[in-house]
Amino acid sequence: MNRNIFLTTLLLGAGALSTQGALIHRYSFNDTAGDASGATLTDSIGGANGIVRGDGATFTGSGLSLPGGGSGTAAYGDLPNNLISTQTAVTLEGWVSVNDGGNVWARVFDFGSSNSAEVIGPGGGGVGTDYLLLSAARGTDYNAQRIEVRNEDPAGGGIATFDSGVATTFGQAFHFAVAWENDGDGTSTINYWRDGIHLTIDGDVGSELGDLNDVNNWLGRSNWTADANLNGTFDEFRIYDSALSGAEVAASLAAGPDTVIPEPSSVLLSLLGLGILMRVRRR
Ligand SMILES: [Ca+2]
Ligand SMILES: [Ca+2]
Ligand SMILES: [Ca+2]
Ligand SMILES: [Ca+2]
Repeated sequence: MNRNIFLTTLLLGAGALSTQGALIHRYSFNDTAGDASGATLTDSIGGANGIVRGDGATFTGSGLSLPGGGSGTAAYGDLPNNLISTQTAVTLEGWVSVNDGGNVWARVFDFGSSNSAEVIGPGGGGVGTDYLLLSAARGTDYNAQRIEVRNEDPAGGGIATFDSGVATTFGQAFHFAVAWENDGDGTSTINYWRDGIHLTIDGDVGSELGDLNDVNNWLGRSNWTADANLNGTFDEFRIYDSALSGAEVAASLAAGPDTVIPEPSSVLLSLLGLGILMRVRRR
């Protein structure tokens, strides 16, 4: 191929692919092992640091371990407000292990509001009003899970529920990816994978990301105050500004929690740099 055509093709390719989504928040929890009470949860990409609230959390050296227990006292991860309502598409991805059962309706994550309000610290809240949640259990059944979008802050926006049933082995990490994409007509679409298995396929939601009052963006805690907190360990949690495809989820799962796959545009830009270098060297 003529080198100029080659370079033009690369530029056009990079331009086209740059519209694909980016990883915008990354929490790896690789802090020194020990007490994590009150600790900062560092966002190494977006600077949207969170904080550990409540009692009993520890860092393992590679993860954040939460003890489980009632939401009035137990530890959870509190991420900043408005992380996903400001987007038109997101994927929430991570690796987590459930360490023990018993905690009724424990959440992997729950982004929304409780009694239509922000809750800071353990306790308070009440009814989950707006939210996107992924539960680790349905009730106390850890071989059953739920994704739910509720848009009742303000009231009247409706609810969408997507149940799945995957056997959970306590202490063994699993991978999750929940992709939520606005359809552009006030509704949206949800896809969900656990360990690469596509469990929710183009689920219909009657609201969109901008409808979400995401002021309680929690790891391991529910916007329903009566639900218990998760007894589990987060190795990694990520937010992308796009709905990942099945292929992208599979690639990320294969790369693992410690490795971020380069975006296509940056790969192409590297190739472009190589192309220019080759061109210069041939002179
Ligand atoms: Ca709402
Ligand atoms: Ca739709
Ligand atoms: Ca908040
Ligand atoms: Ca980690």
